[in-house]
Amino acid sequence: MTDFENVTLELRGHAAVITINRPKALNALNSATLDDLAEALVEASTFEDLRALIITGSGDKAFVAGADISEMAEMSCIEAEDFALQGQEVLNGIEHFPAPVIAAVNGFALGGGTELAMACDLIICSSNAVFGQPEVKLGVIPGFGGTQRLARLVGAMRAREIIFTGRNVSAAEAAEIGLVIRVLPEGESVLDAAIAMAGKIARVGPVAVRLAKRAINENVDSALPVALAAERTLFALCMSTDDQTEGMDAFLNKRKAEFQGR
Ligand code: DAK
Repeated sequence: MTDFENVTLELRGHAAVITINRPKALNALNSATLDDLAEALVEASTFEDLRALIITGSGDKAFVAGADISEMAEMSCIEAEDFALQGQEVLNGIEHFPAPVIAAVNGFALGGGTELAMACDLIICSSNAVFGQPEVKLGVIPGFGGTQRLARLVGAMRAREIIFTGRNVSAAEAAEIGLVIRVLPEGESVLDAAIAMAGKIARVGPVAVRLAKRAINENVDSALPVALAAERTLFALCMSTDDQTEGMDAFLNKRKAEFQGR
């Protein structure tokens, strides 16, 4: 386990778990926490044979209650742009982290909290999770990618309605509109569920999973012919791996594959 000031990083089996740990502010993201998160991501990426990364918040009340309002309130225009850039870079680092990233959302995920979750590959949440982009209530707009990622995930018109009103989105609605893939029944641990999901990912071909993530995340905004060309190249790259030889041989010989991740 590595303890940063406001973030912890630990290994649970094949999965790394990053926990935002700033309970006095409901895990709100200030610049120091974003710095910690950036460092934790770099350290996690060095773990050998890592199959998934999980991001969660400490306690059961909040995942992340947003960017830190008391810090933002004092910012000049230029400082605000730097802060937005810092947040966007950390979230881009999550989007392009080599292994799949699962957001285990345990409570409030407002503003920067929804934005952090949306940068992850998969979002699962507790039944008391609350999403939303309430920035307009503070006289600003989302600054960590919310106007873009929410529109891409749930559609532009629905994103407009959520962002223009700043209203809360319940866990049930989040599932209905495709913002999360699973809501845990009350009382079930979202972290345990994320670890179980990471376990399922750990059983399949590790190189294939990483290349599938790249195929999706690096090309989702490209024109279809460009994206399909990228998919072909990454598919061809799979054919040079030991994992492909092992996976296909195991199938043909009716045995369980033992992937080495190379
Ligand atoms: N920032 C700072 N402190 C926060 C916080 C936040 N986002 N959220 C909660 N806290 C603090 C509260 O101030 C309180 O501190 P104390 O008073 O105890 O010192 C403590 O956490 C507990 O919160 P509450 O007492 O309010 O707890 P409740 O259960 O009554 O309410 C709540 C929970 C989550 C509904 C409420 O705390 C709340 O509404 N929080 C703010 C949620 C919010 O508006 N989030 C969006 C923040 S804006 C940009 C870059 C980034 C962004 C925008 C632009 N650029 C640079 C262009 C992103 C903006 C945002 O994320």
